Amino acid sequence: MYSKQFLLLVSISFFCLVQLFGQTKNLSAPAPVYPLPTASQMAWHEMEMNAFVHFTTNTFTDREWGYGDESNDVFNPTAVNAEQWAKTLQETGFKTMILTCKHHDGFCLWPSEFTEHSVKNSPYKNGKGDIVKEASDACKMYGLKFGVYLSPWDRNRADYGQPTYLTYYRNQLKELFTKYGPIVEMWFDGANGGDGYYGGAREKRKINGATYYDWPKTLDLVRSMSPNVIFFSDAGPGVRWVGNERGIAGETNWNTITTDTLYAGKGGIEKLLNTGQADGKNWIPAEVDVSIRPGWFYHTKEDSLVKTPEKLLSIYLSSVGRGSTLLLNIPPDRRGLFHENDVKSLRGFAELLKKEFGNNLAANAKVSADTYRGNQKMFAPANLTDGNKETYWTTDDAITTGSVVITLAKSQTINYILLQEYIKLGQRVQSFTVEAWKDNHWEKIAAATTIGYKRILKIDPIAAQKIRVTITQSKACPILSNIELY
Ligand code: FUL
Repeated sequence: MYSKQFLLLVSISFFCLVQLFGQTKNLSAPAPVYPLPTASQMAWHEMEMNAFVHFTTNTFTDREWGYGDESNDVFNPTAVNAEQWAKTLQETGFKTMILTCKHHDGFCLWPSEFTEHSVKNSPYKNGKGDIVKEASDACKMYGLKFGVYLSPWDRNRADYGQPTYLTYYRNQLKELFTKYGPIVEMWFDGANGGDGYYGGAREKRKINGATYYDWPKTLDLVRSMSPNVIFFSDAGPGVRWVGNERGIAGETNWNTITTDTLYAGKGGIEKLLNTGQADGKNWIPAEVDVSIRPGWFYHTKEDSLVKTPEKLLSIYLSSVGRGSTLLLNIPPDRRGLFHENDVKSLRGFAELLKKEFGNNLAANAKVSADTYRGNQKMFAPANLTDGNKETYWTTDDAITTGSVVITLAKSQTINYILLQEYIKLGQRVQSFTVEAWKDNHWEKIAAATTIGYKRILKIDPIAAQKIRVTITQSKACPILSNIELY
C-alpha cells in the first residue's frame, strides 16, 4: 500500500508536469497585442450599422449650415413621427440612432432651460414638443440604441468663444444625459467655419480648437453621468472620423492611432484618420459617416438624388467591409418623416444585403491549417467556421504566418470572402492572400492588408471547392475567429 503522502506527491508532480507541458505546448491563449478595445468599443464594433438623423431649422430654410439667426418660427414640421424613423431603421438593420440635438445654428430640438432658441418657442406642437424625447422613446420602442450630436460650434450664442459658453455647452450635456438616456454615443464634430450671428454681433470668430473647448473636463463630466458612452471626434477618444464623408474607410484600416497631437477639427489629418497607424498607441477605430443624400439635411431638390441600394451596398463594403462601423444619415423631411424615396432605398439595401450575404457557403465547412497553437483543439482551424465569434484559430507565439484551407462539400460560385480577427486580443494581421484551388493548382484571387473586426473582399465570381487564406504578415501570432464565403 502507498501512503497518502506518497500519493499526494505523485499527483502534485503530475500536475506540475502538465503545467510545464502545457506551457511549451501553448495551452494558454496568446498574450494581447496592445492597445485593446474597451467593452463599449467592442459593442460599437459589433453594431456594424448605425444611423444619423440630421434635423433642425436647416430642414426648413434649405441650408446645410444655419447662420444662427433663424427665427424659431421656421421650425414647423407638420407630421413628426420618430417611430417611423426608428421602425424603418430597425427593419433595415441599423442598431443606433444618433440625432442632431443641436447643429451649428444652435437651435435645440429639446426644450432646453438654458436657451430660448429651441422647440419650446417654435410652432411645433405649440412649443410643447420635444424631438429628442420622441426620438429616444422611439429608439427604446424599437430596440435601438440612442446617441446625441451636440455641435460645439454654436452660431447663435452671443458668448461663443467665451468661457461662459463652455458652461452653457456642459449644462446642455447635463440635460441630455440625465433626461434622455441611456445615450451610447456622443458626437462632437470639429467644424468651426468662423462667421455667424452670435447674438447679433454678426461677425467672424476664431477659437483655438486645440484648447478652447477644454475637452478633458467636458468628457469627464459626461463620463460621470454615463461611464460607458462612446465619444466621437477626430481624436476620439471612443471612435475617430474616417477622414471623408463619402463612406470610404482605408483599404488599410488600423483601429489603432496615436492621438497625442490630435484634436477635433485639427485639419490636414484626413489621410491619417483614414488608415490609422499600425503602431498607434490608442484604440480608436474609424466611424464612416455618410449621408444617403448629397446633403446632411433634407432638401426637396435632392429627392431624386437619394443613393441607390447598389450604392449603399458599395458603401457597406467600403465601411463595414473594411473593419469600420457605418453611420448612415437619413434626414427627415419638412413633415418630420423619412421621405418615401429614402425609405425605399433603405429597404432595397436591406434586401440586397440579404441576397448577397444570406447564405454562408462556409458554415460548418471543413477547415485545415498548416499550423495551429500547440496542436490544441481549442485553437484549431475548425473554430473558423463554427459560427461562434468567441472561438478562434491561432498559431504558436513564434509563428506569425500561416494558411487555412476551407473545403466545401461541393464546388460553389464564390463572390465574397469575409474574415474576422479576434480583436479582443488586439489587431494583428498586416497582410494576407486568398487563393482558390483551380485546375490542380492554387490561383490567387485576392490580396489585402488589414482585417480587424471584419474584412469583406468582393472578388470576381469563381467556382471552387477549396479556398486557401494565407496570413503573410502579422504583428504577432494571428488570431482569426471567423471566415465566411458567399
Ligand atoms: C460636420 C458638419 O459640419 C456637417 O454639417 C454634418 O453635421 C457632419 C456630420 O459633420 O462636421
